[in-house]
Amino acid sequence: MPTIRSSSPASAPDATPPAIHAVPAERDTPGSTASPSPGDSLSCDLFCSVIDNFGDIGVCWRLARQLSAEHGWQVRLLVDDLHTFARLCPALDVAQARQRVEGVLVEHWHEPTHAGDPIAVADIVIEAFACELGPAYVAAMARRHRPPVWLNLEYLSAEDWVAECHLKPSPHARYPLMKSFFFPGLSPGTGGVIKERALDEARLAFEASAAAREAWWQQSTGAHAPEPDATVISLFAYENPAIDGLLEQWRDSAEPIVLLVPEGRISGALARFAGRSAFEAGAHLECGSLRAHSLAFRPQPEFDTLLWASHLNFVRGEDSFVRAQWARRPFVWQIYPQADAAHLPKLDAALAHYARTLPPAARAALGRFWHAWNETGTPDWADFWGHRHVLAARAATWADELAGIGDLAANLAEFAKSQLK
Ligand code: TRH
Repeated sequence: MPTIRSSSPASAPDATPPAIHAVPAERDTPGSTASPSPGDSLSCDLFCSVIDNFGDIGVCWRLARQLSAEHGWQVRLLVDDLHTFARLCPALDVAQARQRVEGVLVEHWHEPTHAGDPIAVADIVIEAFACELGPAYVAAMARRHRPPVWLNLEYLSAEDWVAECHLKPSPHARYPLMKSFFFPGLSPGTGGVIKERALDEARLAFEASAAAREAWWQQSTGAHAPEPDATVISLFAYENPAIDGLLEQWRDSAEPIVLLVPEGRISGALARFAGRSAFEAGAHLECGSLRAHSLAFRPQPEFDTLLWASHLNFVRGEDSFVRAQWARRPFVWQIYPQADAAHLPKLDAALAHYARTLPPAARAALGRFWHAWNETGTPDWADFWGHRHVLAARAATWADELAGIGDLAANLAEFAKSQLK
């Protein structure tokens, strides 16, 4: 069994973890006798250090809102990078050290300005992706009237060892504190993945309404929803050498291809393909059978609609990878690259789950396409998309299988409450 460690793809910044400011008294201050009675809502401090891109805060923001909205927890989300957060949540004021957004108390997690502030510690402390809490906060945890439930929320992996390590406790070297490792996963015995209660209902409503879809296309692209025989593809990716060959195949396709590209790290490839200096939000291109629209980065709650408007979704990292699975459409995953190709076993583990019930030819074609998209070589579009109907059917049954694990917030809440003394 591998040593328990964060599967963080990048080493966390070596800056001293920032300390925590005092917070409103509703939390349990160390030494106080206050402790929530059964009827009280639980308090939760969720810490997030943004390493890069959007996934760290993307996962934490979803989880914070869900624990607050669906479980009634008093959630404080402490983030060290409000600017990245604001891309997902435009309502956030990056100048405010503390603010309430959508029921969540958001605090800028940085060096203390007033040393010695009394530090209030919540009933449940979630350290996202092993972001490492400041020593002052950990000491305050140890002094708390009731030791908090301390969870390390790990990165998502579909590998088999995850279920063996899920919820394993780890005693603190110095204090009478126990940290439990909470592993998201795609199989029973893990923490599952995030899914809001109303997600399927919202998707079904969008799919059932031609008016809603037309309004989305007008608002997002300035164009009408495409013709019925067009294949709509969303492309949310890191830079990827395989894209050039794919764009050419889509240009030469026998059927119309409409590409929806959120402005970001892959946009340069579209600009290069179009012979332009940029492919910024609002830009469009037409070349042979390919039409492409560059979309503005949208608030996180609106990201799902992009996936629902498409027949095939190219996603990346962790959170969009999960959202594509709930969208019940075929998807292609560009995994967050790690040194020494450590990400490839994670890719194969996810493929093993997702492709398990596919007919051999479709399973092989899916594997070839995902590996070409994540390694070297050119993805063969016709080889892959020739299996579109089987892939579409699998996308639906996979989402049902995944839902059977239970959603991450509910699994986490159930465990946390079982640990409260
Ligand atoms: O941005 P990412 O590459 O984040 C990565 C991964 O999470 C990776 O696992 C992690 O180790 C690394 O960060 C540090 O991909 P991800 O996880 O899909 O997160 C993107 C978030 O951005 C997701 O919550 C969806 C959101 N999003 C929007 O809110 N609006 C948009 O317009 C788009 C395109 C994305």
